[in-house]
Amino acid sequence: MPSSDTTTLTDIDQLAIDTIRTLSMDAVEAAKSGHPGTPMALAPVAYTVWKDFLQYDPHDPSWPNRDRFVLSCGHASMLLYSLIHLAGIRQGRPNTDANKIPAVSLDDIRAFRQLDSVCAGHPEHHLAVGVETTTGPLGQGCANSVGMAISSRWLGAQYNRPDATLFDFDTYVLCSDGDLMEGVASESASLAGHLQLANLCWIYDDNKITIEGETDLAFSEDVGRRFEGFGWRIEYVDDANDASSLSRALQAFKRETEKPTLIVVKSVIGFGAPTKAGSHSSHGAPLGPDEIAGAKEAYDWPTQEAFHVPNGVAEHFQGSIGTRGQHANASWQTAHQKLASSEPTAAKELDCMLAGELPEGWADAIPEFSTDAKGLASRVSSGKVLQGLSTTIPWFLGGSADLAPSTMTLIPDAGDFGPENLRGRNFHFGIREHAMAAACNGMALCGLRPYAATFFVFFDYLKPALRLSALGELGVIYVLTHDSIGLGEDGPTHQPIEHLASARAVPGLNVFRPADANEVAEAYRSSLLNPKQPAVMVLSRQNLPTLDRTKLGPAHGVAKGGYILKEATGGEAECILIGTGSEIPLCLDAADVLDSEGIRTRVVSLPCWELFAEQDDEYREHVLPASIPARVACEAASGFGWERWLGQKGTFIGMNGFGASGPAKKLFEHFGITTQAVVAAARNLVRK
Ligand SMILES: Cc1ncc(C[n+]2csc(CCOP(=O)(O)OP(=O)(O)O)c2C)c(N)n1
Ligand SMILES: [Mg+2]
Repeated sequence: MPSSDTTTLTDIDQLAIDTIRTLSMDAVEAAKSGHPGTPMALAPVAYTVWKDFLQYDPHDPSWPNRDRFVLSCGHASMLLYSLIHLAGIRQGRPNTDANKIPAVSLDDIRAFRQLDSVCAGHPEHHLAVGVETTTGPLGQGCANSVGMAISSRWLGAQYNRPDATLFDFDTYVLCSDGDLMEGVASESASLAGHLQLANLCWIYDDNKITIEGETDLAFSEDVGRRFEGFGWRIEYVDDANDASSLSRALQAFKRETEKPTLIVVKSVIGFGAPTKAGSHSSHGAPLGPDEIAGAKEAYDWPTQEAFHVPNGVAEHFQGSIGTRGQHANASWQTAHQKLASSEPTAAKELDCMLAGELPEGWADAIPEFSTDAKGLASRVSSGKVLQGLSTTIPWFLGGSADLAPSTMTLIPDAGDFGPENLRGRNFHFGIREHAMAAACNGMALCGLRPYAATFFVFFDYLKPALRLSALGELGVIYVLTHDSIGLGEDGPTHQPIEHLASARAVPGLNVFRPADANEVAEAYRSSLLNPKQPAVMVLSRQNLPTLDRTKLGPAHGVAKGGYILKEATGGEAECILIGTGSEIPLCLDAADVLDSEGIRTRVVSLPCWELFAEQDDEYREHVLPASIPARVACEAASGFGWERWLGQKGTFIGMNGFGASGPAKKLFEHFGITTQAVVAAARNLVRK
């Protein structure tokens, strides 16, 4: 923080700000695509935050207690790349080779939006160091920031000691009209206000412009008053170029102890461009040489040469953010050493979390379920597994969108997270599925292993954030229950149909639909081992028998995505039944009938298509030999995609339309998802 109450810009500050502007304009021009207007407008805002407030050590970009800076309006990506470049952020930790390489070089900026450049069209956290989260879909960055602010609080409560502060980082967000029009930002702001996340500051670029024109086309509310209603502190800055006012507003944020802060900043998009300033025409297209020349003249820029970084600018910037960050990092190291000497176990636990590893013996808490014909709903066995794992992995935590009693995600005695209990591990996200998933992304980005729970049918409510879990390589676990018509009486509004196909279509996501309690356990084991891949647990409301593994294939086959659950009797199989989840018992019954009729039948459990697809040809051929085209798949969902495993000749038994309201048993009969149907289909195929 600046020592005086406010910041006044010096000539070199102004030069640095204009460097951010010109780099952004030049990069967009060279790429022949991108968004120059907003970086030009917000350069002074971002510069002041970074230079005078952000606690960030550019030489140690993964320093755990760094303040987070999120560019929620990801289209302004060049703003972030320019900052990362000028701040001299390194690609890796101290004492590594990567530390010698800049996270974003001038050449990277020259290659903005080109294949293989870390400067992608929109900021991607797994590509460029210094990008704290992947943004572009408006609203998501805002929502991620709530998870980051939660993490700072939770980690602080867990690991800070009276003489050692390990976590107290703040999260700053730059957001635009589009961000604040999006529902997910409102959900998230409402949650942040409720949780009193005073460590969260959103800076709203009130430029009154979106793509189609002026915001009065579609957006006329008083945003400040809306946020006041959410329980936020509101600050107003009338001119994005007024560093003193912004500084005062940021000081007010730093002093605030109970409310998140929204700083509403008026800006002129395309600031400095002779005819395009203030117009939507500077939002999403290169300015063209005349506008660039005019803007550079307006900035008193010394040259028309592109990508010019004046001497002294980077050094000046690094002298402030870098020096402050290094000091803060050094005191953090001291605090960490204190913890390590007074409480080695706690320090070891923290280091394990920060390394993205799991504590020794973590899997010992995964229960084994004994054979039981009545069995358990997979949501119930999931609850037992979650409870077990929460005892061995302290940072495995999460919650539900007001459905914990149904999703079975409440951890007894773990406390509810809230302003009064920052160590609580049960999160009540409220009926805000989208904000929940996006907050979990933010939590995962801070090293936690979060889970998010709701009914599977509301998958669509959280899908945009889940997609970013996958793209951003974040190991969030989605616990999605009430997975089919098997939920019964709530009817078609609540019965997932196309959701499995939709989830399976997301690249980088593992979708598990376990058949019994032991498959549930294995699904969690497999997912937790992979901190960079999100997983969806698709779980039943209704009981599923716990299968007799002395007679059937072992459940650890789940790790391979699919496995032979039951081999044909009396010789080589001539028919394969493939199922997932609640339809496995039905396939097993059908196999018994078929075997008794002399049709040698194998049953394959295929709980995770993605993992199965990753296995080598030999294993897949072993489970689903090409020589057996007679295949029946059964799943109480849309058949979309099943041809992948069924081939040309196979038959799918499942759902064709929406479900209906009625008792589950009746529904399965009504929609023809029965043992008899499977038997008939198999018979047909074999006798053809
Ligand atoms: C969820 C989502 N919808 C639509 C878009 C496409 N889009 C990119 S920017 C933008 C709006 C631009 O207005 P604003 O957010 O105010 O940004 P500014 O132009 O002021 O920087 C839109 C609709 C998007 N990126 N994300
Ligand atoms: Mg705007």
